[in-house]
Amino acid sequence: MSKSALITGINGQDGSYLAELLLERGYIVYGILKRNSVAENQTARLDDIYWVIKDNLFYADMLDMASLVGVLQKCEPDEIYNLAAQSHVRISFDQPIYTLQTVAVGTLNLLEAIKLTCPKAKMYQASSSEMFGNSIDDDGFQRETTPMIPTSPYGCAKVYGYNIVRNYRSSYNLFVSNGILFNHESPRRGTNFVTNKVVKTAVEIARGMKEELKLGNLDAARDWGHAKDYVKAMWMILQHDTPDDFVCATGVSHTVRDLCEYVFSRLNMNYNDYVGHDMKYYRPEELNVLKGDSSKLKTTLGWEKTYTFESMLDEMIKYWRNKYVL
Ligand code: NAP
Ligand code: F7E
Repeated sequence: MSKSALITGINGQDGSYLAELLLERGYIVYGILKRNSVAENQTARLDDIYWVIKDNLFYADMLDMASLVGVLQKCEPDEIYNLAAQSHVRISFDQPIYTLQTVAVGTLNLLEAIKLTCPKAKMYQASSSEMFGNSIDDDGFQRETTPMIPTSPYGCAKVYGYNIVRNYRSSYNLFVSNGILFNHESPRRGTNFVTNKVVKTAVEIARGMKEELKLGNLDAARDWGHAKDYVKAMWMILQHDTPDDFVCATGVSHTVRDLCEYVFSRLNMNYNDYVGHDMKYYRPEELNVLKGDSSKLKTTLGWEKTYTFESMLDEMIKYWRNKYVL
């Protein structure tokens, strides 16, 4: 019999890739959508699979536990992937309470709904490297044992989600696991995250559609992987025989300046001629460096990345060049 999975945040970057991966593996895939006033564009990232899953999409909201209970009762899923969140770190400073509600209270709502309706289901929690903040082990990496000292309302809320998952695992014997994922990108990344903002704007400048790119902290360093590799890790984490917590990262870190240098040079431009500063893109407290150690995920579950920083950016550049063919 086919396995079934429910994805919260199915129309987000990761939700859409995960839905495709699970369908390829023979799953029946269900998803929740939060109600927006304009429905048309909401499922754009699901275009390739929309005809397969359209009847399995339900309106629900992480803030409305009754809606989560209702969906779980309808689907009775074997696996649940909790990807829904207000996921933008800079915006979490502008909307701290809403961020806390979706990320922290939303996760608790889902755990309670699972405990009440389907305690045998397995749940994956989308935890984040943002939970570490500026805490770094002596060898320069962050891993499962690194202390968590978050530097944003988003990071603080994700620490709550991470801990409440561990607490429900111990208290109620639920199969609930955390994936602590470092930054991961793709052509489906929101264009207000730095990778897709840089790639999209650089292609627009190359096409003569824009003249400059305004950014915040160019010295911040991130460990950037590809979302397709990371949704595979999510699935692997739930196939493990016991619930556990795993870091997923490439182990290679680049600065935002490196990112600009690479993208502009691929388009035969020098980033120094086009990139300017705007303080509005800085965060009140900066997280300077992220670099993850995925040894546990690799040795326990056999996960490996298939994209490099460069091949991921090349795919994103190609996507935007094709979109802007003049
Ligand atoms: P994303 O593209 O921003 O997607 C977030 C999803 O959550 C969207 O489908 C969004 O729906 C939905 N959502 C937001 N608020 C909701 C609510 N109150 N109720 C129900 N759904 C709601 O994020 P992503 O990049 O795919 O990331 C997936 C998850 O992994 C998130 O939890 C994120 O925090 C976490 N994470 C991401 C990264 C990364 O680098 N991408 C790294 C670590 C952890 P609408 O689009 O309709 O608003
Ligand atoms: O910023 C710097 C910014 O917004 C990356 C989310 O998926 O990953 C993501 O959070 C870096 C930061 O991602 C701009 O200061 C410079 O240092 O792309 P970002 P993020 O904040 O790292 C974590 C792991 C998550 O869990 C989150 O959900 O780039 N930066 N100039 C800029 N960032 C943005 N957005 N825009 C700029 O103009």
